[in-house]
Parts: sequence; C-alpha cells; structure tokens
Amino acid sequence: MNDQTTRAGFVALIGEPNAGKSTLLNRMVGAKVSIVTHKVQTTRARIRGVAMEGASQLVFVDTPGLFRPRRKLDRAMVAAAWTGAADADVIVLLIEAHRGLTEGVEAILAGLEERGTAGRPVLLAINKIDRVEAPKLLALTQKMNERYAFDGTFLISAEKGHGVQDLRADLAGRMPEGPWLYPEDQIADLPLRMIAAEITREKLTLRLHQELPYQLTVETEGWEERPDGSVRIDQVIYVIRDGHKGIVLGKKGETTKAVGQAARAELEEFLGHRVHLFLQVRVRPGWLEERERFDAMGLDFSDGAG
Ligand SMILES: Nc1nc2c(ncn2[C@@H]2O[C@H](COP(=O)(O)OP(=O)(O)OP(=O)(O)O)[C@@H](O)[C@H]2O)c(=O)[nH]1
Ligand SMILES: [Mg+2]
Repeated sequence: MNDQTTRAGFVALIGEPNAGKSTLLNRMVGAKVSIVTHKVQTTRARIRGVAMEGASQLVFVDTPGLFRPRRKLDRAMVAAAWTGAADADVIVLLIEAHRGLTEGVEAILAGLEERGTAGRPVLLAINKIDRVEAPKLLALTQKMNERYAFDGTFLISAEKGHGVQDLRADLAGRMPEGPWLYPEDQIADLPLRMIAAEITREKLTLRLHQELPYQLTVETEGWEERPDGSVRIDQVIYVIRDGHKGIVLGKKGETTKAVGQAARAELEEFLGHRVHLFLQVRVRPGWLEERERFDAMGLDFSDGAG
C-alpha cells in the first residue's frame, strides 16, 4: 500500500449492553459523540463517528447492545445493531475482560454464525483490561479464539486508551480502497438535534434510578439560532406515567433543573457557543408504541414488531 491510496469504510462495534462500545467510539473519534452511562441499554440507535488514520477514513458505527429483547423498543434496538453489523466492512465484537465468555456473548456468537459474515473480518476486542490481571487475559484470549475464528484479538481499555491505537491501525489497513466518505474534519453523522437530545437523556439516565430511564425519551422540538450567536433549544422529555413526571421534575423541579444545567454545559462545549436550554416533561402513556418516537431516535418502527 502506498501512502497516497485513500481508504474508507465502516466498522461496526457490537457487543452486550455496557461492554463499552460507545466509550470506544468516542475514543476513536476523539470527541464525545455517543452517550455513555454505567447502565445497560444506553445507546438506542446506530450512531456514526468518523476517525482518520493516515490516509484511511474509519466510520465507526456504535450500535445498541445485543441482548434478548422483550419490548418493542428492545426489538428495534437489537435489529438496529444487527443491521449495523451487516452493513459494515469490519465487525468488532467487544467483550468485557472481567466477565469473559458470558451467555450473552455466546448468544451474539451464535447470531454471527447464523447470519454469516459474508467474508467480512470479525475482530475481538477484549475491553476493560484495566479491571483484570494479565494471566486471566491470556486464558480468555485463548478460550474466545477456540470458540470463534476471529481475524484478530485486541486487548484494550476504551476508557484509559490502552491498546486502542493498535486496533485503529489494524482497522485502517482493512478498509477498502476508495475515496473518503465524509469531509476530513467531520466527526459525527448524526443531526445536532439528536445529539442534543442524547446529551439530555444521558444526564437523566445518570440521575434517575432503576427502570425509569428505559421508559423515557427525549426529543428536540425547537432549535433557534439567535442574533447574538447563542442558540435556544427546546426539548421534551416523554414519560409514560404521571408519577414519572413527578420523579423527573423532582422536588420543586430540582431534578430537571440539575439535568438541564449539566446538559447545557455539555452542549455549550460541543457546539462552541452559548445555549439556552428549555426542558418540558410530557406524559405520553403510549410513546413506546409510537412510530414517530422511533423515527426521532433513528430506529425502524417495523423492526419492533413480532
Ligand atoms: N473500567 C473500565 N470501564 C469502562 C471501560 N470502557 C467503558 N467502561 C465503562 O463501562 C460502562 C458502559 O460503557 P458504554 O460505553 O456506555 O457501554 P456500551 O457498550 O455503549 O453500552 P450500551 O449503549 O448500553 O450498549 C461505562 O460506565 C463506562 O465508563 C474500560 O476500558 N474500563
Ligand atoms: Mg452505548
């Protein structure tokens, strides 16, 4: 390969919920484009982040975690993840070093075998290596490669950055030759309105307990750039019950206020100008069954059927 040859392609990051897919995407891109929380099922749609490595352009596709779906939303999320894998040039399976070959990972491998990969390389990234001792990693690498014929294994810590550069360089060489797919300075392929909604959803998820985050969604309804260079963003938080509205608002609206402040700070950093953020909580018992809500998240409503 000579240095002039440009390459570009898609890398799908798949794995169980919480494996660290979004953390890895953000690290590869060098900016936070996909939200991260300690809770499972944070990412709901396919989110693309763009990274350059030499003359190669890597379009990372963050996907929702793969798990056994129960609700319509779950099914649409899992379908989105498999579609992300099917559309990619290379698939990277992320697993957690301290959890190893879990039942969930086993199910994903079975899914890969069942669907076939049409000759596309599948790499294994054992993530969170900062959490385990080296001998355990060796054993896990061996066990995983006995179970599935991976095209490469990488030991990484998406959070700390260990091993990430090796993975990136390897991926760059695997991209098909061709022109870049995005301008060199673009880092994400996601409407700003959606990024803004995701940031607010992250702050809500971090603050609210138990099941609630899974039963709410955030949409950006208004985006108005003002003459002074600031932007007014209006968002709606949809919840399914009156009781949830109370919890999201908090005592005297304290929770929404704190969420709004945290989200605004991050939005200002991301956008590079001042933001006025207005949050409204709306009870909508049926939002989990509404096509419009799925559309707003970038999910295919019909994937939820079944
Ligand atoms: N110790 C450690 N924690 C990590 C590492 N990478 C990610 N995490 C943490 O793991 C949790 C989940 O990370 P995410 O990036 O949101 O995981 P995800 O795979 O995108 O999860 P879903 O979107 O729910 O499927 C977060 O608390 C991260 O901070 C790592 O290398 N080491
Ligand atoms: Mg994620």
